[in-house]
Amino acid sequence: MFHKMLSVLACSCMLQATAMQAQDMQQGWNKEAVNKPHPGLNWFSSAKFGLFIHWGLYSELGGKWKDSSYYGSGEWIMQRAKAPAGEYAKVAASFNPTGFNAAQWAARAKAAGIKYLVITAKHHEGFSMFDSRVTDFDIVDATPYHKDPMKELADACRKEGLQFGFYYSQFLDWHEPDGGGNNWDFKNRKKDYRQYYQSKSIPQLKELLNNYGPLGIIWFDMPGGLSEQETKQMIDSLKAIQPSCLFSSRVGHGLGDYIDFGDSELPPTPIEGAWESIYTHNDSWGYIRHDMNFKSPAEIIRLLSSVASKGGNLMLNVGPDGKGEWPAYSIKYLEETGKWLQQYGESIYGTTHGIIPAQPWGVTTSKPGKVFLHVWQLPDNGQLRVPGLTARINSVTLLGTAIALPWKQSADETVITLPAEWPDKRNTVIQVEYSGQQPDWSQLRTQTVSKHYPQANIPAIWAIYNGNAHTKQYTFSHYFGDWKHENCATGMVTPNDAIIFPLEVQDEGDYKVILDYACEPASAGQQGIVTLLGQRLPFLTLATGIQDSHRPMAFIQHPVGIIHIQEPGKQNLTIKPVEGNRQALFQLKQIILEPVK
Ligand code: FHN
Repeated sequence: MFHKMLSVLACSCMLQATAMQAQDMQQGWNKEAVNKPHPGLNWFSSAKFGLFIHWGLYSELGGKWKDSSYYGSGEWIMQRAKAPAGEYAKVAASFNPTGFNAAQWAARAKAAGIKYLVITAKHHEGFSMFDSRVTDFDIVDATPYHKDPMKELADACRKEGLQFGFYYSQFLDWHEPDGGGNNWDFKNRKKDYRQYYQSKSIPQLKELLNNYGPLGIIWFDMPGGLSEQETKQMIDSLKAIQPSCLFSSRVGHGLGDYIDFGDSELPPTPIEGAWESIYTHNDSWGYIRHDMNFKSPAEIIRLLSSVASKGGNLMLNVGPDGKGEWPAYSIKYLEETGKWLQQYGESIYGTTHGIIPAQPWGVTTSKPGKVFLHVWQLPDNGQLRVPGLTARINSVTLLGTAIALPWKQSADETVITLPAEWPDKRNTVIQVEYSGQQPDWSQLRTQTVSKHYPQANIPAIWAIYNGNAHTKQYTFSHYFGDWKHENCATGMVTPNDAIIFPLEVQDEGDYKVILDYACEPASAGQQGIVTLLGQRLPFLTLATGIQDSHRPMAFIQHPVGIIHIQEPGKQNLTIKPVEGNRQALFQLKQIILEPVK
């Protein structure tokens, strides 16, 4: 598949983050999984939409420890404040989630169109949100609540027909002297991680698998401390209890049942097999009182569609507070998402990746004989061009209605006339039913440029790479836990290291060419050139900032000139360094072509 072709070019992550998190990421829990046949993959592969819930003592703290407030990853507050384990444990005495209502949580998830729910049984803080015999540092023994919310939630989810699973941080445990991660309290100690696994992690995982009915997933996170052989042994002992329960790839050593991408990571191209993208609704996983940056319903709907268009599941996180209440915007916007799914769910559930690459108007998902066009950017002439849709078309309708749309087909595209009234500007789905042969998106290499949209954003991953030019994934964060993953073109030093974007320019006219890149001061001032149809746009690279473990990458959208397209059709846009440069030009994220109005 095309993704495999691209991934040959892709290099390993360059990590820019706080030292601790960078180290954690390097452990390589991302993207490792074997994707062997597994009974749980049947439900997982068609589910498409999961709900992640981070809930623990950190939810009671809400981003505040003593007089200090923290932003991002509220569940890391103990580590960030370097709170002594004994003192942090006292939070349990005031953790009394009387507002928790399992039936209401499950019903909300169901109404949001969620198909599976995964909740933190134990996060890195070490506190068990279930009744555990292994420790007294759990919700039943250590809090005034004295009840096991996980029992009720597991039952409520099953009543609603949702798959239920537990997140379990198997290695990091800041409460335990031998658990991973806490070096501020238990310093100068030679930690015995195996002892930790034997005395807490593995017995607790067994409790979860034995006491909460059939589980859909154990969502392991941030592995460490065990060899591959030991991890295998742990997995075997757990699988024996519930063979149909899926294990996330973050169990480590490539031994998971499906792939989990990094936090807030969406792969640039479709991926075969079972996988999941993980995003949080606002900027933190665990509740932070002062974090109000919630994704709107439109953002959730488009994110869900984008993940599905690449073949994966979206698991979206909500962080309830210490009383067990969800943030009001999470309730409201998930409800909105659910309403959208009632109308358009057919284009999400049970689909595979789209057969047409992303277009200026949106993305596609597919089922045998059907392609769903997720349209969220309308062409200003009402004509929706679908390049590469050349199979014999049987019908074109607005999904969920009997409204047929006029269409015409040529040798290499289908053009659909959109109705004057557009039902949902966030994303209206058109269903196209076809028969016969339809080329897969991997053969549709060109990227569309048209004057009927505000701009065409073309990711660098779509270029053809020459010489030493290659793509590389850069991971960095602007604040704690805010992971960004950018696939950029780099390595362009000599004119041989050119990259070429195959374009399908649909309309004549003038287009502004904008390069979106990061460039360290040492690389600034080097010369490059954009060429298209004999037109040349020379440019000098601009400095965007130093990139190191303390500074996130900074990108600039640098307009380098205007090109004129006389004749619509297939065109190649080339970017190359000129002779004499000593460094790579830049890390190019995307090119933007903007019709001049
Ligand atoms: O460190 C955790 C983080 O707190 C959160 O639980 C996320 C969710 O995917 N997992 C880890 C980092 O990737």
